[in-house]
Amino acid sequence: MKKESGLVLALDETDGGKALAVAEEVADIVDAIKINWPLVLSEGPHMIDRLSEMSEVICDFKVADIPNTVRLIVENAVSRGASAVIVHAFTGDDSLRAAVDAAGDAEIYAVTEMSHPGAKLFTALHAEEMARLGAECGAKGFIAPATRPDRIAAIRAVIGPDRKILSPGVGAQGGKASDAIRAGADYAIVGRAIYGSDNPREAARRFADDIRGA
Ligand code: NUP
Repeated sequence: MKKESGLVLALDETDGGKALAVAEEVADIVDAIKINWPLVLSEGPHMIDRLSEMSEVICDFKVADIPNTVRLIVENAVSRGASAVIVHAFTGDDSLRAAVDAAGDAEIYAVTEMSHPGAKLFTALHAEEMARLGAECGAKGFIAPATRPDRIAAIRAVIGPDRKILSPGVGAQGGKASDAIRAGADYAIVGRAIYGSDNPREAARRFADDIRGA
C-alpha cells in the first residue's frame, strides 16, 4: 500500500451515493479507503469494486473464522479489488496462514488490541502475543489503537520496523493522529471525523497536515 499522506479514510457512510461522493472528494488526499460491514451490507459488495477504481481499498471484515471460511472471504475481497483485508489474530496460526495464502499479492492486516474501552477486557491482554503470531504467519500490518498510543509503541516493539501499523480511534473516539504516528503508527484511520463533517475534503486535509507535522 502506498504511503504518502499516512491517512486512511474509514468509509462507514451507509448511503452509497454519499459514500462515493466523499470517496471522490478525498481520494487524492488519502492513501487508502477502508470499507467495513456497514457500507457493504447497505449497498452491496460491488462497493469494493467501485471504490477500488479510485483508491486502494482495505476490506475491514475483521475475519474471525476457520481457515476454509477465511480463505473464501479473503479470495472474494481480493478478486473485487481489495489491496488488503483485516482479520482477527485471536483465531490462531492456521486461520492467519490461510488468510495470508489466500491474499496472494494483497496484504493481510491483523487486529491486535482494539480501540474502544471494552478492548481492555480481552484483546489488550493478548495484544503482544497476537502481534508476534501475526508476524510469524506473514501479516504485513497490524491494527493498534490511537486511543492508547503507548499500546502502539508496545506493538511496534514486538513487530519491528518493517511491518505496518494502522491506527484507528482518531477523532470521534478521542485519539489524535499525530500522537499515533509519533508512537509508531504508519497510518491513521479516520472515519466519522471526515465523512461526517460538513467539508470532508477540508477535514481530510487537516488530518493529513497533523500527520505530516508528526
Ligand atoms: O480497534 C479498532 N477500532 C476501530 O475503530 C479496529 C477497527 N477496525 N476500527 C474501525 O475503524 C471501526 O470499525 C471503524 O470502521 C473505524 C473507525 O471509525 P471512526 O471511529 O473514526 O468513525
